[in-house]
Amino acid sequence: MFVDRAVITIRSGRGGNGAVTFRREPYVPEGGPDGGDGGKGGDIVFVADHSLRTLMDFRYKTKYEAENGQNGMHKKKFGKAGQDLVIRVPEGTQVFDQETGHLMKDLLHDGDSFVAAKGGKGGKGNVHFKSSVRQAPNFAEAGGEAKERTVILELKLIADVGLVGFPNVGKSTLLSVTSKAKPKIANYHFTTIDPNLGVVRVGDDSFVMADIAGIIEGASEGAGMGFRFLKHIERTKVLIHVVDVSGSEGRDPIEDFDKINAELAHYSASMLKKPMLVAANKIDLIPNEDEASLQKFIDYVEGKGYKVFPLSAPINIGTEELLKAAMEALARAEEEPDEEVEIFDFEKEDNDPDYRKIYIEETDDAFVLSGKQLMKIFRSTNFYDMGSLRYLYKYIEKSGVIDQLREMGLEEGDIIRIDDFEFEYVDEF
Ligand SMILES: Nc1nc2c(ncn2[C@@H]2O[C@H](COP(=O)(O)OP(=O)(O)OP(=O)(O)O)[C@@H](O)[C@H]2O)c(=O)[nH]1
Ligand SMILES: [Mg+2]
Repeated sequence: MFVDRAVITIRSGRGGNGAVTFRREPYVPEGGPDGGDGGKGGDIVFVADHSLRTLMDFRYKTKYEAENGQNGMHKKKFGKAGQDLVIRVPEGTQVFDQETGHLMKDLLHDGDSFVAAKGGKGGKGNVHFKSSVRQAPNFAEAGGEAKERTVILELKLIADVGLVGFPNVGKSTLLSVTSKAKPKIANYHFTTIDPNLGVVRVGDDSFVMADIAGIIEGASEGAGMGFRFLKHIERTKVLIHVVDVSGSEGRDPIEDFDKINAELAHYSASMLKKPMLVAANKIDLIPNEDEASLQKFIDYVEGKGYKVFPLSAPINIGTEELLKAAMEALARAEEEPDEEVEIFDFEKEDNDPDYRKIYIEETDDAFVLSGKQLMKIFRSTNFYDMGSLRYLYKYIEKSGVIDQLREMGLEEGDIIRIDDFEFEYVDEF
């Protein structure tokens, strides 16, 4: 799990003091008390904001204070209330109290808000303390204390931009020079095993970039480590396809580009629908006499409608333009609604109460699933197409039957059978 984290101190406003004043009017020798109330101190309020993606800003500013309330004044005038301080955080931010470790609030959706530190109450002025025996109260209430606390903000990161490409082309290098992430970089294949995430700042904006293991031919069918990793970039909105254009490993960049795209397409049709920028990396290694080859690559790729950014990642050449373009592509992609998984039209069968039911039978060697809707989806599944197969898996997962199976003792490696199709259960698909 990748988490963006920030620790900040917040302080609400102190309440204003009540005033101790007396009426002074000509011809009224003994004016009564007229001290007004102090104003309430400002609250610290957190609000979830859809337009924010990371907690980057909180690394630069770590202290937040709301305004104090004003003191009360004579002639029963109230002090002004202090302004609340509204702190905007990305959707999905959790706020913890550092001292106790308690979760104060989960700010899941745009507009969710809560008061993390309440402003002090305004003190009452002496006008309130007059009584039959106390005609001239020479005291008033003090304003309520400010509340100060240290809070931890945590955000589970979802990558916005995914890096794809063959092993050793410089994906991790690109992440390392554009964010604070410190992925392992080395001159061999599959240096990266677990995905790395980094927060990339572009001007006032930022996005999260994911670096995954290199993809090789057949990845979408399980070769190398591809399959497990493609899942991580499936949810990203923009892809950066990194190609080693120097051909330093003896491969042809154009072929590399096509092969990776073929793997992505094979994994799922939605992959190639994402906006893709092409990073032509390692230009510093192109021999002088070979410069035409870079142009050939650019012409080829741009001919297919992709923009190419020549790059030398370790020395940060070309990265700025690439990141700006990624930020722009991301902003455009966010305007479009998320693509939903295809929904089947089940309305006709809705009259049949058993239609959606999935039945489980436990045999000696497998758990056997059956059911009308399940069979309909099963029969329309193309087992040679990852997208189609995944739809079936998602359907099964969503039906809740996996939980039921687990309760029945399903473990990793057990066989689940539907009709004549068997699959081995793995915890994380
Ligand atoms: N000369 C040169 N070397 C580079 C460039 N970019 C990356 N490298 C080197 O290429 C090697 C591989 O870089 P990585 O960033 O680890 O590549 P990767 O794509 O993350 O590799 P995997 O994690 O194995 O898939 C390292 O030795 C880098 O120093 C570049 O633009 N020019
Ligand atoms: Mg790597």
